[in-house]
Amino acid sequence: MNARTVATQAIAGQRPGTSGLRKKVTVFQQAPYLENFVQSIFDSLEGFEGQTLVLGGDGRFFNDTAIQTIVRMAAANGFGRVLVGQHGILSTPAASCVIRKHAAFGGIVLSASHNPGGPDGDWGLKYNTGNGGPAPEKITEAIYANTLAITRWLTVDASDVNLGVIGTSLVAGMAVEVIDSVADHADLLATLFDFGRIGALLRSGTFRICFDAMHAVTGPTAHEIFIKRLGAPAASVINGVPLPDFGGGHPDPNPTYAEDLMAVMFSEAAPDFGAASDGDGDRNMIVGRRFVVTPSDSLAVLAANAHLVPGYAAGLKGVARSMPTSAAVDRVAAALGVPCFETPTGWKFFGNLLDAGMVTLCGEESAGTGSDHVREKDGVWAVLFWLDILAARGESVEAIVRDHWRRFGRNFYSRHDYEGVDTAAANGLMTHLRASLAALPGQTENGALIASADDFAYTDPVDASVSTAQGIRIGLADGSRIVFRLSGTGTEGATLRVYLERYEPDVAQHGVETQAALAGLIALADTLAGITQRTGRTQPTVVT
Ligand code: VG1
Ligand code: CO
Repeated sequence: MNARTVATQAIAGQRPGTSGLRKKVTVFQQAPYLENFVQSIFDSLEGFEGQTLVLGGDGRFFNDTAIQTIVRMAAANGFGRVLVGQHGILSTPAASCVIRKHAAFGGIVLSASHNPGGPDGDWGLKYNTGNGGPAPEKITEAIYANTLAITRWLTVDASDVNLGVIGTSLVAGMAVEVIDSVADHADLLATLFDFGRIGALLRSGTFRICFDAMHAVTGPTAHEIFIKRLGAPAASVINGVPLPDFGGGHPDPNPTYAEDLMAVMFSEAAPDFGAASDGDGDRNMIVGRRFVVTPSDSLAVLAANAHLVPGYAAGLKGVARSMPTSAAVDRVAAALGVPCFETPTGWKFFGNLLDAGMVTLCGEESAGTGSDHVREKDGVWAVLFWLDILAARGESVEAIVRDHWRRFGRNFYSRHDYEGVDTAAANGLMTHLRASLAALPGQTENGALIASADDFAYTDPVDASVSTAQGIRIGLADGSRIVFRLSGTGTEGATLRVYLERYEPDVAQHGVETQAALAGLIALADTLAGITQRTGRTQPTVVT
């Protein structure tokens, strides 16, 4: 192998966010933007000589070009083998699964997840470690430091690998294995759920599903599992072919962007169960007939019903949720007598808890749920979990959720996103909030007594690492909460996220419309943060 050294200069702004580095495609296309970042990843790692790297992504525009670049750089840097998904496709949970199953040193996932793709869209990549999970902050910060000090990157002169054909070839002496994109992941999922019971339900003719792959990475997974292995009718999967621009859509599974699924599930002839997943297949949206399940409720329902599912019948070791996620799952954990951990936003914070065997299920309000089967959130896993519960209980999605509320009470919950806000205005809003924290407890605003106010800091219970400034929390005397944070995944201006939560034990109140139930908190959020005054926005861009 003859590595070639290419001189380069540091590029500002390559700090990984909540989930890797995300920028416009046009930014990554300007060499050496990608090369600098990938070399900075390799330079932050030790001991990968001769080891395996897993490589794949969500099929978005520019992935094919980037894969060839990264393969050559991996060879030049001394990796012994690269496993690439066929056509460059590996969903985020599949990549996690492949890293673990094949004992790889780590992996690179090419995706900007739920952000739109195409020549004018977004692109991104993240590094996952040998446990299959996103690199912890210690590594992402080391990568960032390297991007500021970089002087060269390494490559080899070799022709492109044919990503269309499964098999092994050599790139400057390094083995490149093109592998089936879904087989390992599908095999793993088959060990967790009762495929016999789910298959019987899907073939019964009396129970119909609609899975919307949003022209993103879960199309092939959904075909393999729902149609091929479980025998559901072919029409059960819509938008199932991955497209480089996701068909012009926004592959974010929520009621605003999953329009096709919402139209089906709210129609007269709606199927019994609907679901969608995002660009890279780690998020999930669950919909019953004319009934949307919030991600926070979904996590709580999965935890409360896990004993019905073979892979989890032995019981949960514990659960974890990101701080802004509703406390619905906390009530389930208390009833089960297992610990519940509250982490900062981003799946990288669950890794230590999962590795240490302290938790079995994890979830985020942003439509991410997963378990210790991999080290990422897993969209199709969540769908199978729901289907297994539905098969076991024989009730509708809505009936199961309403029964859950009856038992545990309802955590009314909503997230308001203000996208593309002026960065200075968003930073000013957060600075103002931070400055007001000390004085807020004990004050009454809009008739609500504020009990607590802080900026969330997290000490990892396994390695004691500390993460500060993870979101402003305002707690009211009645137990309600408002959380403010700025997104770490956007690529344009700033995105302000406002998370609103109110607990309602009274069953008679559970039918109230969510935004109406939270109206007082929504007004209070504006009073406290000055959203309208500072951002000029009177309405959020997206309400979930
Ligand atoms: C968002 C979500 C967060 C999620 C992250 C990555 O981050 O809020 O819960 O882990 O996206 O998800 P932020 O910083 O924009 O709020 V994905 O599906 O983009 O890998
Ligand atoms: Co995602």
